[in-house]
Amino acid sequence: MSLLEQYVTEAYDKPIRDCSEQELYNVLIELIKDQSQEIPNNQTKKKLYYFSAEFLIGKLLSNNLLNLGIYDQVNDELIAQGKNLMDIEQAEFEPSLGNGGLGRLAACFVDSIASLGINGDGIGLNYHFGLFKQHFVDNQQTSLPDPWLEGKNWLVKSRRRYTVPFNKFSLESTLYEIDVIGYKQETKNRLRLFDLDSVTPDIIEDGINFDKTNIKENLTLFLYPDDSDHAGELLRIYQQYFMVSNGAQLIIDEAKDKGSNLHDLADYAVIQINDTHPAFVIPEMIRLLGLEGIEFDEAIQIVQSMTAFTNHTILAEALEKWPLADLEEVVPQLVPIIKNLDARMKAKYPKRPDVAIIDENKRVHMANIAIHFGYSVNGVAALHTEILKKSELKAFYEIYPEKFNNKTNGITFRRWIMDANKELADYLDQLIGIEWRESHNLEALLEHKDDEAVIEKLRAIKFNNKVRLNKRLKAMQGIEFKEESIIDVQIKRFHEYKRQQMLALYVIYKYLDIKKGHIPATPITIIFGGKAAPAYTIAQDVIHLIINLSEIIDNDADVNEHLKVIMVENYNVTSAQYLIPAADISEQISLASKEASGTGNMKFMLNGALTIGTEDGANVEIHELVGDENIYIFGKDSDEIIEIYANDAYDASVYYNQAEIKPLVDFIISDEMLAVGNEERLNRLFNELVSKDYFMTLIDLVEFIETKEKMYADYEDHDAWTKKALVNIAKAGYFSSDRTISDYNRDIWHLETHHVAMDQ
Ligand code: GL2
Repeated sequence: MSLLEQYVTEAYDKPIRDCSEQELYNVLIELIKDQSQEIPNNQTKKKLYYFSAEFLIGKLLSNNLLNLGIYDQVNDELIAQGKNLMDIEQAEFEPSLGNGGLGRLAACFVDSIASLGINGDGIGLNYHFGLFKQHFVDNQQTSLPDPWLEGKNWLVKSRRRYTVPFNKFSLESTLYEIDVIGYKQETKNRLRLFDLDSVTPDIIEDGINFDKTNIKENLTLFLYPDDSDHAGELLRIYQQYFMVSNGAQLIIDEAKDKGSNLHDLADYAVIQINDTHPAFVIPEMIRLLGLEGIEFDEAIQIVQSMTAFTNHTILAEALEKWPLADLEEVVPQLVPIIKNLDARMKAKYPKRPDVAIIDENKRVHMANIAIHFGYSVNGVAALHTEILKKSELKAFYEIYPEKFNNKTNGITFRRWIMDANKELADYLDQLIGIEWRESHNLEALLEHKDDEAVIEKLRAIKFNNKVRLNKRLKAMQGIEFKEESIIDVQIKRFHEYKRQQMLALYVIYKYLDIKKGHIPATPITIIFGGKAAPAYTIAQDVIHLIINLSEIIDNDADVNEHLKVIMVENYNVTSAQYLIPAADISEQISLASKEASGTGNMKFMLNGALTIGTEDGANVEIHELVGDENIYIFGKDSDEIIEIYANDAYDASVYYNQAEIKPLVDFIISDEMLAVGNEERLNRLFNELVSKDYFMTLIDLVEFIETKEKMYADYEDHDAWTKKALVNIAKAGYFSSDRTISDYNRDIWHLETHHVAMDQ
């Protein structure tokens, strides 16, 4: 009897073929958990603690089977019994423990850290309802709780509990752990998510609203609760402190268990702070070391020598600044420490208010704590790090040039090709051998660039992935597209800087153009997916516009044979795994200088989509790798945009009044649109675009339309197009997160590895 049969018999006393998908899921999760229990935790002396508010891990069933090295064996056995893993995985709820790229990056990183045999755990919170579940009503986004904890999940309750002191009460935490099994590794790591037993869904009123003051019952309900009012702001601080205090206590305990006297803590632990949310770990660790009898000056030194910081954005909104008064209210024990750190920096840099920790409005700058009192600061793509050094963090770069370094983001190939695009992965095995599965080097594919059979096969795989996507969209939303169409995709959080509204204006252009009788040679399917923050009104207006467009086009017999627009509901990691392998075109059209890196861009490239993009974030590096002829670059570059901002030189109305642009923007408030849409939302969006347009949608619009037209025309030469796709796949190796993590380890963490570092 196979292992799977044994588990199935024990649980349900019937053969595999008679089990439901749900039953097989229940069995497989137990089987995998038991297998991973057998794998010892990585026990090397020094350990990385990756602190992050988000870990957007996606479903784990396939990924864990893959990393355990038993995927094929289990899948073959299931197929022989008339079952398959893809259907079974439908039973798994996807944890929505993240918002976007930052959270997904953290998930790719924990996978790569484990797969390189590096000792490193993720530290975060166990949000019961994640970010939120997006649901469309009346062509608008609504937000619902996302109950991912229902049913069997991967969490294992630990015996560790800590007490976290707040001003008016203390809270005792519960720790849940998810094993992170590295790819064919002998040891494993863990994702460690702190929680509170007293948190309850009972306090949720409607949608995702709840009593924000009831901390004991709400602390880990949602990721990023609305912080537009005072109670919400305080709740964010409660969450952040709860995460870091637990994490810091855990670090101290684990180091002591290994024999640390805490004076040597930096020999046992290194902390990576993922964006500013966990930056309170610095004063908290200093405080805890004080309680352990370590002098203040020494505690600062210890913490400084073991803490590194990653910046993920230049948008001011994400560089957190908490009012000191809020900290007094929530965590008064941190206030004297933060004031002391601030006083030291003011004494050292008396003429530099721009590097102060506490500003003249008594706000605490979280990034500034992390930069002064950490030993490394990194950006997430070459251009982003340069912008940090030249402008956003210039003052700090002048003081601490040695702390700054770049770590271009990456993606785990285990999930983003081996799992998401099995047919392509298997074909690559045949073509170039299986070494790429460990090295992630796909350059050997270039030798096949002129091989017609290869080009044809790549196109066939793309088509099969379109069919797979179509089935899913039909099942999820009752939507179908033409499988022979060109698939053009923009999937990411909704934000004005990402300029989904620019692609929506292109849709309007195309719609009007088809109405004029210009029929595209190949039908076009444009797919959007992503959530807008519930407090971000304009981003929701853009979603509304897109859904309206899709309705107008679907109902227009002149156009619907040639153009389709789809807005994917509740876009998440699982839907990305269907969308990306099916895409021909990857939309990476942010306003230059604003997208720190992007990681979707890398996933599309790896799966053979061609990028249309601005010279922004990691697009710059993709461009360098594939060359001008294999990418479609348009628009103003970051230097030009930064200059325009500096001179306040953008005037939306000037662009709006151009003959090519005006009809497109006017369509937003046309009778046709108002007949299906909400007047208030559409008017607001229209006014925003013509009078403010802070993220300069219109500045690149004409060039964007021209570039898209060129791209669609180029698509008609299928062989030439697929050759370009091949080059993209072949050059994607650089964007493996194993390379990124090797770089972090080489330059920042200096931990033992059980894997030969990749040479790139
Ligand atoms: C982000 C950046 O916007 C994105 O460009 C980057 O790829 C990721 C990961 O480094 O980080 N910053 C941020 O706050 N979010 C991101 O996705 N949410």
